[in-house]
Amino acid sequence: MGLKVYIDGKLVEQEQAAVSVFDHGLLYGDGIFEGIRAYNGTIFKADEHIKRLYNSAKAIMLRIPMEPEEFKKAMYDTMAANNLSDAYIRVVVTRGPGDLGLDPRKCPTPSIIIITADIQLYPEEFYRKGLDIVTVSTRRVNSSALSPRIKSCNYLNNIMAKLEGIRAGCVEALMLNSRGEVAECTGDNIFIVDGGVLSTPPLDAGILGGITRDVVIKIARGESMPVRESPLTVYELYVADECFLTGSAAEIVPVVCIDGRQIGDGTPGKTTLQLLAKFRQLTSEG
Ligand code: PXG
Repeated sequence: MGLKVYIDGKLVEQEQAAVSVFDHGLLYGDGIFEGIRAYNGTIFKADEHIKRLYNSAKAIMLRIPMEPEEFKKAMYDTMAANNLSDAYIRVVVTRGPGDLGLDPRKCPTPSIIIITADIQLYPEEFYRKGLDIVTVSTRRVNSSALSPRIKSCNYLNNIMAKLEGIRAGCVEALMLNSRGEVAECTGDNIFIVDGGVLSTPPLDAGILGGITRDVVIKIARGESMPVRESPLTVYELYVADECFLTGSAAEIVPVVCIDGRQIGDGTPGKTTLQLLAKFRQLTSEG
């Protein structure tokens, strides 16, 4: 039996899980999504992901026809239908089918999709050796055009940056904002450790409010480590003692080279590895 996918209130075989070609999620990228992890049968930071999903929906004036608690239950039901306890959960809510024009009023019923899959863990080598990343020329979309706080299905900005990163032989690419400050990577937030201080760009640098980012900030504060959310330049990254990325898929992944500049001694940083250990402790506790 194949994978079962939740779509519009039903669990169906993946071959039957389809949306209309008139769905505005497909026609215009008019929709929102979440990428979530479950560890040992527990959805990690479920309430935080649901909150961000509903906030994204509110920002694009899309009413999700389900209560947040029902949504959470649907995620657990989908995991159970696939016998998964460790999973990657992709939630997508689109504007739904309409006509060929942009008008969202023509789309009365959102499409709700929950896909649960075996997690494709990042190769162990990424954690052992650390990543080599590059700054790309594609700037993070300006907040006044489309807030990066909205996790929208319109990810071409990130994909354009990813393409540049891939051409440079890197698995992640660093994007600056329109002011030239460090924003974030294509699917991960970025941190540095310098002189014992943990720094990461603030939300108003025009970034996604990453849930892993929040967890890492909390862990560090709990360890009495100074944390700064303040604008960063690429120069500050180049000369930092340590650098790492955070995301639901990546968890905490060390960065050892940026634009050809070795970070620290070129191996994963001590604080980075300590934060990763604490993070893994949290995920295993559920
Ligand atoms: N920034 C961006 C632009 C993201 O898309 C993050 C930061 C990290 O946020 P969380 O809440 O996960 O800590 C993301 C989210 C994937 C995948 O399958 C990952 C994301 C988006 C889309 C796909 O690896 N990352």
